[in-house]
Order: sequence, then structure tokens, then C-alpha cells
Amino acid sequence: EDGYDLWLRYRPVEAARSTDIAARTTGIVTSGDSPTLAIAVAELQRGVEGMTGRQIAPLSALRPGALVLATPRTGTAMPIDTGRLGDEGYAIRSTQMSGAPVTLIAANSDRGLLYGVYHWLRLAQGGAALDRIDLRSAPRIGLRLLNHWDNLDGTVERGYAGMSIWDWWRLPDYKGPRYADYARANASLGINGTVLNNVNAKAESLTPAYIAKAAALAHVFRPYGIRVYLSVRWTAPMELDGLKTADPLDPQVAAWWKAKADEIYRAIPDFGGFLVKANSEGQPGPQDYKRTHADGANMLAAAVKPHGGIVMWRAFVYQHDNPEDRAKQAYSDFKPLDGQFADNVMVQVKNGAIDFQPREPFHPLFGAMPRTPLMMEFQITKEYLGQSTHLTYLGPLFEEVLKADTFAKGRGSTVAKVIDGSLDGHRLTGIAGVANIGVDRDWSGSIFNQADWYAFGRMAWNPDLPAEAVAREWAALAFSPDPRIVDPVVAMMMGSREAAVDYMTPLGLSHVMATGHHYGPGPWVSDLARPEWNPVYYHKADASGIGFDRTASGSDAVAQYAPQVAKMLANPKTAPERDLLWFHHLPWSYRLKSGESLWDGMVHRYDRGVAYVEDMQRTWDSLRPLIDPERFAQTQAFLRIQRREAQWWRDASIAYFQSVNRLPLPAGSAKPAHDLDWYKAQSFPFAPGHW
Ligand code: BDP
Repeated sequence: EDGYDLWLRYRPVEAARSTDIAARTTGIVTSGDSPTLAIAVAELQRGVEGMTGRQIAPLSALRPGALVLATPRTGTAMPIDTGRLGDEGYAIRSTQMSGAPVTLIAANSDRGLLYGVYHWLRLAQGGAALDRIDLRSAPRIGLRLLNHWDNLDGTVERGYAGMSIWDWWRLPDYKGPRYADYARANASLGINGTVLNNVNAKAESLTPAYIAKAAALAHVFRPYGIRVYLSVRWTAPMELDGLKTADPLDPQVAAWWKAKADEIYRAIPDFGGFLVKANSEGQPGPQDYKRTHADGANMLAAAVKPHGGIVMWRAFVYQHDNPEDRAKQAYSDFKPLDGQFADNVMVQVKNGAIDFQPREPFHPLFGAMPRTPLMMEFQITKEYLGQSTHLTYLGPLFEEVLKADTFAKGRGSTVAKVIDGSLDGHRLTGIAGVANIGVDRDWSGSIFNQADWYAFGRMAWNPDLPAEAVAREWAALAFSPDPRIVDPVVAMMMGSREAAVDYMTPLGLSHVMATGHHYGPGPWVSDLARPEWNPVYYHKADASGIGFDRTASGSDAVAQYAPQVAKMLANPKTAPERDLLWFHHLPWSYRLKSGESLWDGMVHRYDRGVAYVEDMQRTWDSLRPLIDPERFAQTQAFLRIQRREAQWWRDASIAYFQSVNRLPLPAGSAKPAHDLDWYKAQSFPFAPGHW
């Protein structure tokens, strides 16, 4: 058990359960012979054989206990109406066909059948009853994508699970087995697209040689229902073919992109489209030519439009020398462009307005651009949440954001409804997760990080799924449905992200991580070239108080939210306490809802975060008899690292803020282990993930 098998482990089940599964899998009835269907059948065979030791054969006729895979095309008379399942949905039902009790998986496409098969296998592995199934499921969001920040040299930006799984050098000739395993894992969650390369893109990914490499991957992924997309570098026409400009309104530039799109589609007929990071963190873009993001996006959109492609244009922008609060800049740039984007453009917005912090209020663009389909961008890789070793399950973060109410059209205008298109009637919908995948045997840098990939996929399919239900599913699949494992593991997971918030950035603090690699605390950093790169810019702590005033007396970022939300946020008494210092600069003596002072409350949260990790250690240790040794030992060692680093975060933060406010610690809270200079002197020149 080294984690390679993810949640598709199919380990032997106990005798009674095995008999039960066997009775529902006397054979497989299908018709058609597409590669996708072949994968579905092979997966069922693999799963059932793994769980029961029995091989199941394809049947030519119905038999009691058969598994039937059918679409309306196959001509099978089905007791299921597939009408509203769309292209990717499925239904599974325990039913009778020709007098025989069977399990029917029905869909409108073989892709839908594949998703249905994975669902059935999830039930079988997860210990669910298999004799009375009656369910229907269709994805709420159309494009469910991973974004790989993988570089052509094999490194991964913010990757903590080893090098890239794309072996660009040996592609297209050598297609290692890992590519199909990758596709299989994604298909099992309903992920249907992948952006292969880093948003900080190199022009070379658009050369004929690299297009051929991408095409080889697309070929492997296609039967799994996964399309490939590419990130593009804005100045590619200049860098690759010597054009004098990358001005989006220049006809030669548009012609270059059109020809490039045609070339890509010749190699990859179902190519998904382009992802673009432009005019952001030093990347070139249309603003370099005094054009807007819409001008840029629409020019690319025209190039892919004849082929059915799309453009995902990122709203993660903030400008050098722009004195405006960084949290406001994306909205300032994009809100005025609402209604100006072509109909095959989506604007991809990070969940919060700064950058994937342990906690951020939802991005004010959600709900503010009704005429533009907005995509969600979550970060699955944990750049700011403990990287590979901390156990910080992201399901609750995803859920918190998706459920947040924008009030754009009154109460209930949740972020989920913005991105699933229902709020504003968009048919083009999408969600992206920045992948946490690398060549590590366990794919994600730790066993528990696999749960974040899992949760992203499941919640992309259904953004209303509660994080806890997803954690239960995952724990049952990753370990065993045994409640003696699932209950404590889920309990650990569910509070783990809040614990990281507590020991890193309590009460709405943000971006206090060390420079560059973002590993560990650096709240004192104040000497970086751009003001908004410095932690002191974000916390604004001084002798009298702490926090970023984003009300009317400060940057007025609150005004970017709908009026009800803005009003609620503008008052420290009504703003959620968890976001307090994001929106308010307050005296250290400010009274929290608990009655304690802001400073005491901060310290108590740091303490609570550390204590939570200790609790997780105790829980995990108690599970030793029930967990396989390799995964037990990895998690135990990582929790030890997390415990040490939580303390480090707490102590360094307290030492620094105390040097600013000179206040005593509340009774019962221990002094930091070292003085502030010791924390400042720590350096990590080879910390992974920032290349
Ligand atoms: C930040 C990362 C940086 C990425 C950037 C982005 O620190 O490495 O390039 O976001 O999303 O989180 O473009």
C-alpha cells in the first residue's frame, strides 16, 4: 500500500460481502465496442476481481444478477428514462429486465456509462447495499478541469509531489503507463479536461514538436472522456515566428493565432482550448499594447471558435506600481468588461481576491459579472496550506466558498450558482483545480493529499456535495468502510483546514508566509521590491492595532460586494469574525465575540491550531492496528512534521506580533521557544515548488 492505487484499490472484501457482490455481478451485458466502453468493462472486471477474486465475463444474453450497461442507441428496452441525464449523466437501478433481476447502468453516451460504472464501483467498495440501487446523477458544471502548473523541463510550479508526470522529453514516442492511470483516476471522479502546462507558459509548448507531444497525451486520455487544453504565452507569435507585435488587434497577430489553432486542431481534433495568464506577475498581455483583457480573449476565441474551442482567461491580475489595494485590482480590471467577451470565453477567477490563502472571503467578481461565464479556480496543491506534509483537508474550504452568498440576485445567490450557470443562465460553465499531482508513488505528496484531488473532482461534479460526505466516501475507499477507521479519520480531516488557519493566519490574516517558496512564517518581511509582496502590507500591524482596513475609511474593497454583503462586512460587529482582519484594522484591545481581546483571541487561536494537530496525532496513533504499515508510517511521520511546524508558525507569529505590540501573553499560553531573531534567521534555499 504505497498509495499508487488512490481510491481505486479494490482490495478483497470479507466473505459475506464478497458473496453479495458476486450475486450482483454474474456477468456484464453491453452492446457496442467503443474504447470507452471497453474501459468501463475492464474497470468492472478489475474491481470485482479485486474485491471478490472472481472473474466476470461479458454475457451475450441477460441472466439474473447481471450488470447491464445500456444507452438508448443500443436498442435495449430500458426501464429508465435517460431524458434529462445529458451527455455525461447516468442512472443506476436495481430492476428487472426480461424477467431477470439485474443492475442497470444507463446513460446517453459511453462516457456516461463509464461514470456510472465508477459510481457503482464506489458503492461496491464503500460497503453500500447493492440490491436496491436507484439513483441518477448528472454533472452540474460542464468543464471540470485540472490545471497543471507543469513546466516543459519537468519541474512543477508549486508542486510538492515530485517532478511532472509528463515526460515531455520522451513524448510522443513513449507513452508510459502512468498516463492511462492518471486518466482513469480522473475519469473516476468525472474530471473531463486537463490543462497540461503552467500558466506561466513557455512559447515552445506551441511548436510543432510540442503539439505532437500534447496530441500523444490527448490520444491516451480521449477514451476516458478527458480533453487536453494548453496554457499559452501571449507573445508566442513574436517569440516563435518573429512577429513585430502581439497586439491583439493587429491582423497579422490574429492570423497567426488562427493558423496556430488550425494546426493544433489538425493534431488534436477535440482540443479543448486555451488558458491564459496575461498581464499578471510579469507575464505579457494585451494591456502592453493598450488593449483590454477582452480584446485579447476575443482574438484568441475567434481562432478556436470554428473548432468548437474555448478560451479561459484568468482574472488573477495585479499590477506593478498600482497603488490600489491588491484585493481590488481584478475587479477593477474585469468588472467594466462584463458583456464584452465573446461567447466562447470564460473568465477564470480564483476563489479569493488575493491568492489561495488558508482562508479568504469569496472573490467579489463572483456575482458581479452576470453577462460573463465565470469559472472557479481552486488550488488543490497546498502552496499556502502546509505544502505536502500538513494534513489540511481542503473539502471544507471548497464548500465554504461554493456556499458563500453573493446576494447578486438577492439571498441564495451562492457562488455555486454563479459557476454552475444557473444564476445568470449560462450554458458554458467550468471549474478548475490547480493539480497536486507529481511522480511520487502516491501521486499527491501524501496519502491525505489524495483526498483533496478526490474532493475537487466530486465537488466539481456536484458543487452541493458536503465536504464531510466526500471525506467519508474517500476514507472508506482509501482505507476501508470500517467505521472504526472512517469515523476518526473523517473527524481528523474535517477540522484540519481550520487548524491550519488557526496556526497560520487566524481571524482573517493573510499572506504572512515567507518569501518566494511560501514555506513557513515570515510576518516580519518588509523589504521586497513590490509593496504587495510583503507580509507587512497585508497585516499592517503596529503598536496600536492590526488588520487591513478595507472599509470606506480604508481601501473600500467592501464596496465591490453586493450592497447587503458590503454593509455586513463593513461593520466589524457583523462581519464574520473569521474574516475580521481581512476587512478591518482594529486595536489590539478590540473585544471579540468571546469577550477576550483581539490579541488574546489571536494567541488562543494559535494555541488551538497546535492542539488540534496534537489531537490528530493521538487519533492517528490509535489507528495503528487498523491501517497498513506503509501508509500508517507516512502519515505518522508527516503529522510529526506538522506538529513541529504548527508550533513554529505559532511561535514565530507570536514573537513577531509581540515585538510590535509589546503585550503580555494571556495566562496559560507559553512563551515562544526562541526569540524573534532566531525565527527570522531560518532560511530554506531549496524548498520545493518555486522554480
Ligand atoms: C501564485 C503562485 C504563483 C503562480 C500564481 C498564479 O505563487 O507561483 O504563478 O499564483 O496563479 O499562487 O498565476
